[in-house]
Amino acid sequence: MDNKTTTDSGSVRMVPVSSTDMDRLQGISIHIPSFLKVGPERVIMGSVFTDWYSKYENFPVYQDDTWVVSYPKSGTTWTQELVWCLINDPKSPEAKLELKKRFPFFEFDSLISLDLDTTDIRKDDPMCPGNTWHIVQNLSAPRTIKSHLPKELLPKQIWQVKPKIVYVCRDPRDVCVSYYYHYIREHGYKNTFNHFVQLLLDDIMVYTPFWQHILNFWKMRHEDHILFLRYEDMKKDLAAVVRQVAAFLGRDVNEEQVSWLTHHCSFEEMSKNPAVNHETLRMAPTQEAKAIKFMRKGKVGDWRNHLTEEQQKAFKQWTLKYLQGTDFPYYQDYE
Ligand code: PAP
Repeated sequence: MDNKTTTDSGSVRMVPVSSTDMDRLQGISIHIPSFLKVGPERVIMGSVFTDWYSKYENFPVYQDDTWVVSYPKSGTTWTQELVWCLINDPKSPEAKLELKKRFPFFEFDSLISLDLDTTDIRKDDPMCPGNTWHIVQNLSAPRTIKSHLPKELLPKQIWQVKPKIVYVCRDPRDVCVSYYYHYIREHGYKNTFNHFVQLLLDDIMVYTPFWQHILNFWKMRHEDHILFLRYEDMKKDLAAVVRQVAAFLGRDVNEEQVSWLTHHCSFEEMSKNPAVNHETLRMAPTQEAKAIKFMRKGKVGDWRNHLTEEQQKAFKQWTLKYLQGTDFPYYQDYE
């Protein structure tokens, strides 16, 4: 790779994606003009990431932080609300504050270009460039922080200080569908669903490689400071997951609280809760975007309504290729 086109930030090498990949990524986002492959795992990030990474890398981490980490569209918001309510008083006035303020998205500012048109956005909204970083830096303890960064790009101190990390994963087929609608809603994506599927399967979608993201946390799942969750388990028995997360966070909860939290964090309740339903977060000014809600369906298996047989086969091959030789037991139930 031509050194002139290599932009390093902090201790990580960042290389622009190839011109072939750039052609495929062209126009997927009105906010991301070009893309980079970052670090040894060649994680795809928008080019704005370069300006932020040295800050992210050296971000101070504290023992009493709690981080929720995931590949996008895996149930992050759901997990965040649950974690926040277990650490704080869910009936306090703070619980009504928007999640993006009490549980900010660590690298949000690196996903949007600084020339984002903010005419329609409140100046104090975390969506205004720079605001999220300000919120993250000024959080009071115990801090709760969301990130989609893969293991290798999270702040270095995480691995020394070892704060609690709740990692959540989801069936990649459902992630793909949810991410596709997300890209229409937030990024003004206009290409086809099939084009989107291929970007994900070729690991050139933002935050890919997908399987490395999951497997790196799966490998650490027995460490005391890591809790590995699955969206599908939360759907199946949320009360059990509430107890599991409470135990992990060292919180005593009685059955009445479990039942309250299970109700509060249900899809129906979260969909109508303005603090968590991200109704104000819509960054693409298109008709298609307006029709999509952040709290879209909240189901397991919506991929069945979207993936052709051929796409299902492609997912199967891709999944088996990455899971071969691992002990990760999920999402291989392809008939
Ligand atoms: P993010 O990457 O933008 O943070 P994230 O919160 O990880 O998104 O995922 C959003 C998905 O979780 C949406 O899935 P869908 O598009 O398939 O509908 C959203 O509906 C779903 N979700 C959010 N809250 C809940 C909930 N309480 N129960 C079930 N699904 C939920």
